[in-house]
Amino acid sequence: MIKFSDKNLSPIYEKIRENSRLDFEDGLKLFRSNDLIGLGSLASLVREKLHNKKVYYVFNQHVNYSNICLNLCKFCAFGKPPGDPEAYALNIEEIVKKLKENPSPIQEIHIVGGLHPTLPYDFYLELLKTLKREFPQAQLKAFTCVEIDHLAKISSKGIEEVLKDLKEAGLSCLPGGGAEVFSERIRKKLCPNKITGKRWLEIARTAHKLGIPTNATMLYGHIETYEERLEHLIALRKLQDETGGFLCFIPLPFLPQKSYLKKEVAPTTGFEDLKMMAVARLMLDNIPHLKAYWIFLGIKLAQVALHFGANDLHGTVYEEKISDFSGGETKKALSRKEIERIIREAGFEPVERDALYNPLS
Ligand code: V47
Repeated sequence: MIKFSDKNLSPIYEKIRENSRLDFEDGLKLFRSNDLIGLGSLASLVREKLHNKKVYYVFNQHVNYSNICLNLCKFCAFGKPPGDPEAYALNIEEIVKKLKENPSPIQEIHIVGGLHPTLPYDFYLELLKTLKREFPQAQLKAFTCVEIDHLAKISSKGIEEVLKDLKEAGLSCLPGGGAEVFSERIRKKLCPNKITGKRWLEIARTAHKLGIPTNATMLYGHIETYEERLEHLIALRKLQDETGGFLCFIPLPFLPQKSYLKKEVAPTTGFEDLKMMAVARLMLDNIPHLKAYWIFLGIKLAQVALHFGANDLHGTVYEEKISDFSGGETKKALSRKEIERIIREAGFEPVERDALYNPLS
């Protein structure tokens, strides 16, 4: 029995016990509740049913191949216009060299970049082929749905053909970025040049149908409403009912410090981050994994988030540029020993996984 200080949570508890799906109105009650412990208890019930005491992580490294970007979204401090003093683009040799600096064999290479105006289509295929050759044990989690759309444009191919080419070159799955908030209102204000939410979902659907699993994110804590967050979550849940192709959902707290929005938007609070995590676990009843992305949340809050529905701590990570450019202050690498300690001290059991959530022995 859970004792709630917010009585609105009791009927939701009954629904969860009966395995009934929560609707939009339930979601609003959850977001409007300040009974954080109640929310965490509900999310933990669901989390336990799905994963028991297991918390996953992967030995991984990020590659942000270029920050030059055509979209220049208002929330993003990573993307730079061509010619900007901070703009960079790594060539394949430099990327391989960086990855080889990591002393241990990498299980997952997480590859994300800006929409570069002149890099040719072949660069992306060659990059995957080379990494697969140089790091045969690694799985390549590469290119968000937004980059896939860009590759379709520069190659004059359809998204299905692009995804097939990438798969043949060594792609395992897609990271979840670029989803932001699907609302047209938000996209018009914050990222008018970015693909629509509808297009993002169409690309994810196509990937799933080709047997390429993907992740999904939501960028929260800027100008969006609770209603818009819920519409986003419910759109993901609907697509998951259709395809089953989402592996993991990652709520990304907006880091305003270096963005155009720094004067208008304050960073999220720990309270809101934990509430967001719990609501995501409760609404997304069909997406198996929920990630506490410690690079954005900070290590301490990510650990606490394990008691608010999260069952995945992402990975060890070795260099990550989006947070660097955005003013994130969390250090950029954890050892296996450190990540396992964080998990164990929170009362869970660490499971090292591959990019597709298969446990490694
Ligand atoms: O789509 C950009 C976000 C995303 C900021 O799939 C910002 O496992 C906060 O895709 N503050 C890219 N967020 C990151 C991404 C990702 C991250 C972790 C795990 C996975 C996964 C994928 O970063 C973008 C955008 O929503 N972003 N700027 C900012 N200032």
